[in-house]
Amino acid sequence: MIKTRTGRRAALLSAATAIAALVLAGCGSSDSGSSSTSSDNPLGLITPGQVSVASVGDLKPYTFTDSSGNFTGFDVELFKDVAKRAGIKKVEFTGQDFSGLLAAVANKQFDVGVAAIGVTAERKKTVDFSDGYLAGFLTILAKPDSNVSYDNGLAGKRLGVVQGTLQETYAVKNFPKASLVRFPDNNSAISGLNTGSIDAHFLDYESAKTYMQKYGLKDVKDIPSFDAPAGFAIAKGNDALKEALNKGLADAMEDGTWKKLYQKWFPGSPLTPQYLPKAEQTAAAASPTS
Ligand code: SNW
Repeated sequence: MIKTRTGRRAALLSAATAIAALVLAGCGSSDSGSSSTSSDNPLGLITPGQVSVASVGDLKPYTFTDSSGNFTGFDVELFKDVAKRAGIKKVEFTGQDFSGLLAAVANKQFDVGVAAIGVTAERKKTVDFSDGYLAGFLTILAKPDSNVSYDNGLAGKRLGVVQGTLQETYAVKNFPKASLVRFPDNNSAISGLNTGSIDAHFLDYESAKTYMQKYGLKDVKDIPSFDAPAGFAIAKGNDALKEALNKGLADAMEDGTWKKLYQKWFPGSPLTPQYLPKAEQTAAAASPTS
């Protein structure tokens, strides 16, 4: 089901699969001792001086690989900026399926997970998170001529979700009359929508917007997910790294870097006041129209 766009992505995916196998076999944390903090490794990184980041390659415009296989997007540029502020010289992104991402961070295969990962109490059982940096909507997309309706709970419809996402959890709870179809990533789900194997796909709002523009799809419903703002996932107990990232995030918000990146990657979307420089914060938070 996984669509590979470049040979590099294929290689990354097979590396990720191998890592997932190691984690399943229970031998993934054998070198975890190397990530404890020390004077030459104050942030407790797996490789001192370098932060290895688990991400996904098809969550445009949050995090995605460009035609050369390089990671880019809002989350990627924000994370790189924050890492630099934390004094980390090198940032290396690796793509994998979303469903294995938190386990890979928890097992210290990666220092951080960055992929518009909403912070929830459930996920906090597995990993720690930085402060939030992005709060938005979850969107149901359908073909333009479809009769999919949110009001009847998508009864009898085949609804796509990416495995392990908040969309999956939300759909299980709120759309019991829909048949859920789980996909490893958004690209494969959108192919399914375009070819008619599913009736709708449920994904992050900004990604939905890019697919709407590309394929003429219809926004059936935007569901607020402000109670689960995205944060950077960090292995439990690595407080030095968490604090350094939080400080970097706060500084990036206060000096307008967050705002600049937000407007670059999400043009026209409402700004979240609390992430703006203090002098610009207002009480009014608008919402996107569907
Ligand atoms: O909860 C939202 C948050 O408010 C913001 O809009 C960014 O996305 C979210 O964190 C939800 N993201 C999904 C999740 O955390 C899917 C992430 C993905 O597909 N990689 O499960």
